[in-house]
Amino acid sequence: MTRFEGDFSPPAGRFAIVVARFNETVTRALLAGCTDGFVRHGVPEDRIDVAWVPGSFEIPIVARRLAETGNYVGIICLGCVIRGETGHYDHVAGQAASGVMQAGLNTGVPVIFGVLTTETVEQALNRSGLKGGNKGGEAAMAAIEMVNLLNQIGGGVTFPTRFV
Ligand code: INI
Repeated sequence: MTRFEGDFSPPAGRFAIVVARFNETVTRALLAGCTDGFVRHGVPEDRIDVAWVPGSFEIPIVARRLAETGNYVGIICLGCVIRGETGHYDHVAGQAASGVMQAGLNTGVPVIFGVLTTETVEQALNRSGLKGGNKGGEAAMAAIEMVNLLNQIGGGVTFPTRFV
């Protein structure tokens, strides 16, 4: 039996983080946690690019475009959608999730969903560096694991990555 499982060793190649400016206090904390997670696992900051978008709804198109460049082995999407603060929570959160999934499936590049979807501001703060840890750091770990897993399985991505 062959067992495929990605580890947390630093893979070759560049990563891109797409981060939404909406609820910026939270998303900046997610970005800091994500970057810290990469650096502490051996991926230096000079191999990480960051693209800012207005809100979580805009994340998928930028994630897809970045994946299509072929410059990245993994893309991390960071945002924060708070139900109490928006009437169109379900649309923004749902479309962000489905768009991020599509960006990964359409390109073959792992695209990680690090968008917080919470009921309250307090929950969002807790998950971006307070009691609930930092989901940005978890997203970095998921990205590293997925890159290593897909490298083990082999095969190609739709847009071949260049290890620069
Ligand atoms: N975008 C978010 O990332 N989080 C939110 O909670 C949010 N709210 O509250 O509406 C939000 N809206 C903006 C949206 O993502 C788009 O930027 C906007 O609709 C323009 O397309």
